[in-house]
Amino acid sequence: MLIPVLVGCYNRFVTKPCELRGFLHGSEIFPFTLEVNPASFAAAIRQQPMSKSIESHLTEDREFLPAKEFSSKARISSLAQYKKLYKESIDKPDVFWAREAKELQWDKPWNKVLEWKAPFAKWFVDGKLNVATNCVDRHAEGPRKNKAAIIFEGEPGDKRVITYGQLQREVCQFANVLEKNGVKAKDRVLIYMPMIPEAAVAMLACARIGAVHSVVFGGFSADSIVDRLEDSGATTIITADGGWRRGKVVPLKENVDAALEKYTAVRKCIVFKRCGNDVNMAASRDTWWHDEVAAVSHRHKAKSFDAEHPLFILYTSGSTGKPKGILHTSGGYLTGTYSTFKYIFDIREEDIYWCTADVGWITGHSYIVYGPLANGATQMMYEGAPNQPDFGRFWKIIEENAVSIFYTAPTAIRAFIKAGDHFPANHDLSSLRLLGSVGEPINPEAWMWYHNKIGGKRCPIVDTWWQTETGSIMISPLPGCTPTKPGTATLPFFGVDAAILDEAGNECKANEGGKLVIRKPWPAMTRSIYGDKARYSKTYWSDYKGIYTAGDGARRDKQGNFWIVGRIDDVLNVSGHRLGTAEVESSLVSHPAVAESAVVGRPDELKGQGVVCFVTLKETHQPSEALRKELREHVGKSIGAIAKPDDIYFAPALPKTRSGKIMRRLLKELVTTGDISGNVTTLDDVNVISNLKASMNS
Ligand code: 7RM
Repeated sequence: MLIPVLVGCYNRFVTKPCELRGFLHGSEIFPFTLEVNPASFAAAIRQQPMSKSIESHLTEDREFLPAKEFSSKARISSLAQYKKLYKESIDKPDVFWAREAKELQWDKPWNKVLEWKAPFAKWFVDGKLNVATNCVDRHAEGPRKNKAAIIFEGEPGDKRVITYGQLQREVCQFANVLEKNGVKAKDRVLIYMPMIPEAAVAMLACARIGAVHSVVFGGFSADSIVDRLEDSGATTIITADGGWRRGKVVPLKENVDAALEKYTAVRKCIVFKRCGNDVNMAASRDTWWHDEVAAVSHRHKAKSFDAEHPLFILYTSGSTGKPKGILHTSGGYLTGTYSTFKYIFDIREEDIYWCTADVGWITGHSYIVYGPLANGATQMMYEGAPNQPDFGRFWKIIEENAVSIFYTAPTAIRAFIKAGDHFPANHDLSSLRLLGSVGEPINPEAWMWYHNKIGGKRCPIVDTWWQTETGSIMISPLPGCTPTKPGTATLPFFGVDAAILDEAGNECKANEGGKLVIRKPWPAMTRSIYGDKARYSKTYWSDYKGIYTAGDGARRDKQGNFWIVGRIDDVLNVSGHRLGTAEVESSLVSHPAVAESAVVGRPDELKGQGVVCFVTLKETHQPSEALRKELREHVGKSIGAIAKPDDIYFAPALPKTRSGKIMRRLLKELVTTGDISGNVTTLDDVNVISNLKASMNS
């Protein structure tokens, strides 16, 4: 009879039955001695209602305001100005988005800004435009003709600068090549290229003729190509002989050949010669890029397409089942990426912008190709790995090219922290004025390192939250006005009605964790999963009526800042307490020995789930029993006993997707069953698994 009462008021501090030493009444503890039967104790714990919201125990007090010097020149220079525009964008989205869209070139104006039949949106109804001429010709035919669009550096060190004028000629030429080969509007074209300017040229040439590109990341295998060909029904492929990665040639054409043995509907494969490695060229089907462009004009008359004309399909790995083809269309997507790029990177004519993502990811689509080019920006593009020849490569590129805006991912930042501070310290990074982060929650310690060691304490950091499905950045500081705190993506962008809801659909109170949702449509939102409207509706729009569910857990602090606490599927449930993964991981990363960590739940008879941590140490530290104990105490102190790790494993590397996100699903399976049988096709490096298993036995 007594036990449930004790559990109810005491369970937060109990990790084992033998730790029951009394019960709490008010603020006093009444000690007692009682034989506790572990089985009935466990049963009582299980009966406990699970806490409805995701709890939060870490607080962050460090706050950084943009320097006056930065604010005074910024487009949005005060929080009051942000709030005013934000209010307009929410109250009168038509007014706000029409004004943004008008900065682009429309061949026919729209009749209606938005037609919304949830969950299907049409933006800029009846408007017509050409996405490629907006990104290229309109600059090439004005004062930006000789402005650099792309400053390219290959991994071996080769360099090229491509002006807007040259880019126009190349895109036009390749558009002619595609048309000559029978590619028509709405045909799907698969692009499987290294990170070279021709990848952007191929995408823009598709856009120019209204063909739908489907870019497959160059690190994916032949099987992934087959899946994407089958789902999209593409009949044309654009690839290269190879690409450079860590001093080796990635055999792109060979992978395409293997894929085309299984999928036979491809009529045409155009191959760019990048590495000069030997490749097989199938007669009539395969031709060289240089031969193709030599035979056509560099002039091409662009047609206008409907604002809702499909622009591209980009596949994201669903956690189960076949990849989802996220479909984006033209007018809304371009408006969204154009506007977010302009305000969030506060782009200026003289900036040299560099986003380190691959064009194979949404970040590469929106913030290498469409957003920056629609703004007429100059950008750096780098083909290879960050550690080729060593971890100084990025910093050398920034120094040599005077990069002023740098946009990268937490996973890269943590790899740099692991490698050591001497790499950035050896370079002059004073050209930088703004930093960005995307892809995962950035752990506060990684944020501080980025701020201090890369930004020289002077650059604002824009931590940008968004998804393949959202198309454009949704939550982010505006660098000239938003106070930033390490670990929060801060406030919603204009027109983004973001909120946090509990299971019943009510808005959570301050600091109460729940599901991150978007309550109003926005221009760059995905229009559907290609060929599967039912899956689109079910995946994103079925939790709450007419509301988009992102799949992330989050909380809002008192100032309204959004803190992403991790994917909903990864939330831990410890003795009825729901904990996001981000806080426990950030607590571990805040210890001076730790570079990176991943936290997962393992079924536990007493607590529901136990907390299991995988930790990668900095190069300067070694695993030891003492360190393990220290880390356990460290988490206990910074978060509370509830989050104290049950097990800590030192892992040389964590399992990640090819875009660098930690795959907790695999770790969860590993700690639950002792093995991994689930789908590992999205895993970047399969060797990580055997190393992890070894680390669990040591
Ligand atoms: C752009 C991109 C989307 C998922 C998203 C989050 C996570 C992305 C942040 C972030 C915390 C961020 N598209 N995510 N950015 N979490 N803070 N700034 O990554 O489709 O590949 O992934 O990535 O879980 O839902 S994506």
